Amino acid sequence: SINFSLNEVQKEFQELARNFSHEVIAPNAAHYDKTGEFPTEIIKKAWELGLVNTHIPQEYGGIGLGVLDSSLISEEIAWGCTGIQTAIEANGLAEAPLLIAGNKEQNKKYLGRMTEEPLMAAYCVTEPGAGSDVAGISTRAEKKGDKWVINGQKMWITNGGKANWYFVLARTDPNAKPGSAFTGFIVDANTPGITVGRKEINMGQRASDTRGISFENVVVPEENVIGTAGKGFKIAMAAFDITRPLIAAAAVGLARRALEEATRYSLERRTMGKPIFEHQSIAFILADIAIGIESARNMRILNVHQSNASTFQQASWLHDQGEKNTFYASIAKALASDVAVNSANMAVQVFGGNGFNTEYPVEKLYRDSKIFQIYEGTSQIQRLIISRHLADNVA
Ligand code: CO8
Ligand code: FAD
Repeated sequence: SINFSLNEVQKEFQELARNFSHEVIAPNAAHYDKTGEFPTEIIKKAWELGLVNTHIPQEYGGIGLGVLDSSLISEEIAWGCTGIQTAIEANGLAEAPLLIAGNKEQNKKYLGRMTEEPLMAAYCVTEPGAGSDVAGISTRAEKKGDKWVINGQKMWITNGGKANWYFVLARTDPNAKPGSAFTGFIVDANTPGITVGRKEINMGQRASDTRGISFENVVVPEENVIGTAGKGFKIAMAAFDITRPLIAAAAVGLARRALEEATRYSLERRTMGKPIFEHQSIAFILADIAIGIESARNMRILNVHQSNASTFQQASWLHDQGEKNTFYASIAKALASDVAVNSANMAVQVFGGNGFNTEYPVEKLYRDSKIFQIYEGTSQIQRLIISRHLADNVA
């Protein structure tokens, strides 16, 4: 039998996150967007409620939620502001390599401290010269005695200027193939040799802190190697199996906000003697947005095990069952990010001239939505992963 309902704990977290998003995030979102200030106070409150670092297991002081549980929170937080959601979720991304391959001492030290204080962490893979092509990164780490020395530059690092520690991917074997050429390290942010660049001014999600970071002869102890030296590429990829469904959930949260704003406005705004909602071309725009949201979130109901269509909830669920979900995570991420961009675009259309103005909420949604098709693997890279899976599975 298949049970489609959320359990009591999931419902509680969903409601907690929804209330927090309505009462605290949404009313302040425009301020952080305009000023580009980091939302420290909001993240601190979210942390106090247990809405940050949700995957950390109980043995390290966390609440140990699964991907599906966390996806419910991501959708709600993103409804309020995806800039703030990205800052929060980037912690989860930085922590994911430790959840996958960290040993007890590392997890106690680095995950444990995230539960003791409202700290930030960051995931440093992308470089000025390589984003989609992770195997093309040029940061290197060389073994010297019982230490490693890291040299290189990272770019577009979310939480870059706020992190207490970084996950850093570096090449450790110049000749090996990707699966054995890279190593993942935990690097304390106060290690000498690290220089954090300026806060980048991005099109949207401006509350989020994105920076370049350079590493010059940064010395890291052997005990900070995550898993086995040489296995970093796979660890970095496996982290996306956890976070891509959550990005998809956040994209759905943004689309839902766009739909709610556009529906309310269309019932109030009148042209040619009636609310614009009563012009069928406007009502059908809203229907199309709803189709996108529901397919990105709820198609799991049709087929949990053998799916042709996928969603963030299914991708999350599979991960929680211990099954490989890479294919579904990419489908969920690609679908939901397109839904977010299209929904925000259409919401601006429904608002007419007001939609183009910062006094109304939808222009921010439109600017914020675009990054979903770029970060955590572009829409093209998701399609590359999906299509390779198809080729690999030809009988
Ligand atoms: N799990 C485990 N192992 C894997 C996985 C996986 N999911 N994927 C690949 N591997 C293994 C392969 O099996 C292979 O192993 P082997 O060598 O033993 O056969 C090895 O890794 C190499 O794999 P590929 O041959 O597939 O490697 P390619 O070089 O062809 O490239 C991709 C693979 C898919 C193109 C990869 O480079 C990729 O995913 N690129 C996109 C990068 C990306 O997504 N970057 C995002 C950076 S983080 C970010 O944007 C953060 C956003 C802000 C935070 C928001 C909150 C979360
Ligand atoms: P490129 O890889 O140069 O791609 C350029 C274009 O070519 C894209 O359209 C791409 O889809 C296409 N393309 C590239 N290769 C192929 C291919 N093989 N087939 C078809 N099309 C292809 N990275 C981190 O490590 N940590 C972070 O916290 C982080 N946060 C980010 C936050 C923001 C706001 C931004 C903008 C980026 C962030 N990134 C982060 C980096 C992000 O993941 C990369 O920008 C993204 O993966 C794309 O890489 P790129 O910018 O180098 O583009």
